[in-house]
Amino acid sequence: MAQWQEVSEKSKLHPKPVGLVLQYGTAGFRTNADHLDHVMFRMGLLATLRSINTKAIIGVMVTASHNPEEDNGVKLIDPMGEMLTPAWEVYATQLANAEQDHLITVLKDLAQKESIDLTNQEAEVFVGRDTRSSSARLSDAVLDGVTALDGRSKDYGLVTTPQLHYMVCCCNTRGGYGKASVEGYYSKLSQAFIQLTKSAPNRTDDQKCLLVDGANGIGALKLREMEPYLQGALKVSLFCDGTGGKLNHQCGADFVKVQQNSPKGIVMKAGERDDHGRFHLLDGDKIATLISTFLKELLTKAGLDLKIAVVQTAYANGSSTRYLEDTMKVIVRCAKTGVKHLHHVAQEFDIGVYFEANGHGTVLFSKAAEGKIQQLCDDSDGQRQGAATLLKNSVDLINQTVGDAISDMLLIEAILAIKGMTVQQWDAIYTDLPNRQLKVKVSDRRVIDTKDAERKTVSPAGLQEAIDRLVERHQDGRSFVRPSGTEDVVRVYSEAATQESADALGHEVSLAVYRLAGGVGGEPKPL
Ligand code: 16G
Repeated sequence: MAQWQEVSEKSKLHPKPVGLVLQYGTAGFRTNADHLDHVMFRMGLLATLRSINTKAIIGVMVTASHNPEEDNGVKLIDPMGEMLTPAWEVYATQLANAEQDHLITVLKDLAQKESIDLTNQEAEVFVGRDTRSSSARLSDAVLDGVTALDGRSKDYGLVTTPQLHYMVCCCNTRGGYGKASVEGYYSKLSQAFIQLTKSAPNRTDDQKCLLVDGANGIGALKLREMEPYLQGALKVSLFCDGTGGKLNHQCGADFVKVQQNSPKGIVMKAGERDDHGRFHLLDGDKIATLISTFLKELLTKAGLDLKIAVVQTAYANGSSTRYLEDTMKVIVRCAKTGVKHLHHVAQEFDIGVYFEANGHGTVLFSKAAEGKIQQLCDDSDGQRQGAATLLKNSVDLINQTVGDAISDMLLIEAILAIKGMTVQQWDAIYTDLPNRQLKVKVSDRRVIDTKDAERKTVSPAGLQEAIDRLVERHQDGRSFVRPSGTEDVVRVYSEAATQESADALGHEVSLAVYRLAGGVGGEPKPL
């Protein structure tokens, strides 16, 4: 077919370095930007095939999120704004790794397996990119791939990843989810935020101010663009806004989490939010607790019988799980690490609040739940209607397609304002159990196999029994191990009643991994 000829010709302009092998991992392909041109072209091809296959618009986002500036990456977005389905992740890996003269064979195989007929088929792909210096040329390579298969494309240019997810969902729902433009996104979220905070009339000017770390990236740019839409309901002081510093360098979510310190450049004054000027990290578990408590209270006030659940991973602090189950009486589920796993579990409930401890997450509402909330807003009056309206505005403020830092930030601000709660009071809802995360190098981390949402190991033989014995010796002890999906290490997590105990347990379990799972280098040393 003429198209294959065209693809073959164009692919020569995006040659694959011989022997390079990459994998579509938890968050797409990610590596040094110099090695990605062929991957981008091929993901343009793949997105076009996926668009024909689903008869819907598919998104391609060029970004390496929190990685250093030198890296880049690419993720595909499925029709409803969710992440690419796992079966197609396998195709993505095959396509990225096909040597130059094999490319057409791999493409034809894929088309045959998925019964994709290229004749007279419409395809449309949305493309977006972050502010990395390599992103413009790499997104051009994606567009080249789409054109090679006669697909149509729309280049959204500089957008955040969640914004592109939103655009894809808006278009495929024919506007049902909102207007597919950045203005549409800003208006939808801002209006919802303004409506929500109207029910907190006592909000002081001080409470309207927020210092935000833009990590010198796309988020900074977009938040600045969004500010006028908020009409003074939130006053943002933007730090690391990209005018001086380097992307993710001494700032950004990873830096803050690993260093347990504020980003460089933000000067924290005592009383601004923390009485003592100390740094506190309110993590994904605290966020999930705040949001689920708020929504549950509103459901009760609205008299709505909807099933709400919180989805966590094994990394969730034991105190948060206990608080949610015992005090809040909400259903808690555990999923494997990686937001797409949590997303799928959350879809099983009327309202699924899902967050990883590292802060990735969002809230999902079933169509039925949204319908019932809307109906109450229209029909009832008084207190029930008030609660339903707050629920409706929350639905509009939340980006349900994917975890979205801007949307999450606004929701948290709105909840704190409505509940009249300080950050300190939020932090004090429960106290984290002391914990430790360690890494162990082994010759092949795939020898570790897990079950029960990564909370137990099934191989190598004897490892789980060893962990069980060690955990028993520590009060409130808990520990699990899993192979990392992004680094060549085995991760060890431990928690216990005291920091000494958590550290000791972490070390003991690391030794068990080292001995039973083929550790390399020196034995792990006590902390
Ligand atoms: C990726 C995932 C994140 C997960 C992390 C685990 C996405 C968008 N990101 O960053 O959810 O927590 O990997 O890394 O899915 P690990 O497997 O190395 O522990």
